[in-house]
Amino acid sequence: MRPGTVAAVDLGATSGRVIVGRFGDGELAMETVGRFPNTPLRTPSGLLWDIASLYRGAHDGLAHAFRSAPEIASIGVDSWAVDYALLRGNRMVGTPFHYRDERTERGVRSVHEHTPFAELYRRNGLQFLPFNTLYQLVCDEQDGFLSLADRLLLIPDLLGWMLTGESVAERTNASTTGLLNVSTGEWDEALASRIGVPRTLLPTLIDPGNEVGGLLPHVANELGGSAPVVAVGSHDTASAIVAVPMRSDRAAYISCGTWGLVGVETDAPVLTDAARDANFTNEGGVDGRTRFLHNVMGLWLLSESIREWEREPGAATINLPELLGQAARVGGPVGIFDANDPVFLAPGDMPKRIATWLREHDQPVPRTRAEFARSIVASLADAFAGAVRTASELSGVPVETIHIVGGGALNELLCQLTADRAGVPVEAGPVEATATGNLLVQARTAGLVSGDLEALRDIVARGVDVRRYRPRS
Ligand code: LFR
Repeated sequence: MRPGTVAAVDLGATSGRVIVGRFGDGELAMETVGRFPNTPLRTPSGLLWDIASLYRGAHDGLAHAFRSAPEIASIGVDSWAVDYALLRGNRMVGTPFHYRDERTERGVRSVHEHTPFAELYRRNGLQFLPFNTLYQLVCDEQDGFLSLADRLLLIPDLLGWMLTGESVAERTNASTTGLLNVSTGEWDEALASRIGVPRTLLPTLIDPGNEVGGLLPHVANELGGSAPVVAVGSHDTASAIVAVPMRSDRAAYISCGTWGLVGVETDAPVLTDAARDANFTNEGGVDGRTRFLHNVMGLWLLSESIREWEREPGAATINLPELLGQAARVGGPVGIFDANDPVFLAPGDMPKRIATWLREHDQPVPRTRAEFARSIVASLADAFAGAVRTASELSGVPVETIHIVGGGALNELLCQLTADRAGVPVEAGPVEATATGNLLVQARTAGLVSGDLEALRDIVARGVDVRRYRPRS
């Protein structure tokens, strides 16, 4: 390891952060220099991302980063997947939609009319999610917006463009659009043209580790420093999987934040009928690996419930660790609901939707917030364990350890119940997996570290105190 510094911009569904990573003495030290909220906007147009405020947060965080570490060698940006901006020349056409906006239903219907899901799966290897980019694009096409645009940029690529003026499509994130061929890793031009997306809208693909470009002069001036933007696993889940401290290939991961991404890493896509029927996805990983996984609803169920309770008249702010402590002490059986059910996808009164689901399925309905929290965590653990089992069966990867990374690694009840339900030990950590993976890929490009993903994971494993949970009978 050579000493040096890189900076990560990591945009999550509820907040963004800028993190400086210092490499040296065989270790990575991370300093969070900027943290900003990500609050979607509900407007007459629909549910939108406040992209200007996200750029402001990233920008100010990077200015802080250069003050703290003028030697920064590069900048990498990651975010959630699938969402995008349309551009014409140097102008954005409208504001990017949030994937939880409900407009995509008609996009799904339109696409499946001419291209059945089985054919899509053969071509793009993706699980069905109603918000996959291709369904969103069909809505834009039908509403007359595609013809106004000359290219589309996924969210991290959009931030990269704001910083450098360069337009590219980073490949791990492009793999979530539905328009990337799962076997070739190139744009599926025939499919794009069939759904009305001109080939010219799709930017040149680049791989993690390649340079996007230098900062625009005015940006460098505003930030008080300069460093190239380097492509990382710009899909946050791709970066998170880089930082899973797997020491053996007999392991599964759960990248648990807003979503719980549950699966295994494989060398090649798994495109069997069984994988399709189980709704497992083959997303592109860093270094050409495949992220064979399934999206489980994740901590969204809990955060959206808390948002609802805090909206009640006179409600106080809810302390999450306290609530989880109470949930851990709930005795007796709690209702278990299907955490994969799409009824939980949209924002809105989550406790009510959970109660309705449980009632309709003859399950006990929670009466207190602690019981709700317990029911959510137990249902998540159930879905996680089920998805690990399925991932293992479908891929042939035997699972002896489950790694939980991301914010969910802090949730002791969730980690323990997942171990219990799976009958497999859980290792929890690191919490900041996404930013860690982002920093590691940049560090390799800058020559601070070297080697394959296993070498990078070794650095993580040496630096993180994982918590171990043994399955209880
Ligand atoms: C996690 C994530 C998932 C993706 C979902 C929507 O943050 O990126 O991988 O399916 O958000 O983009």
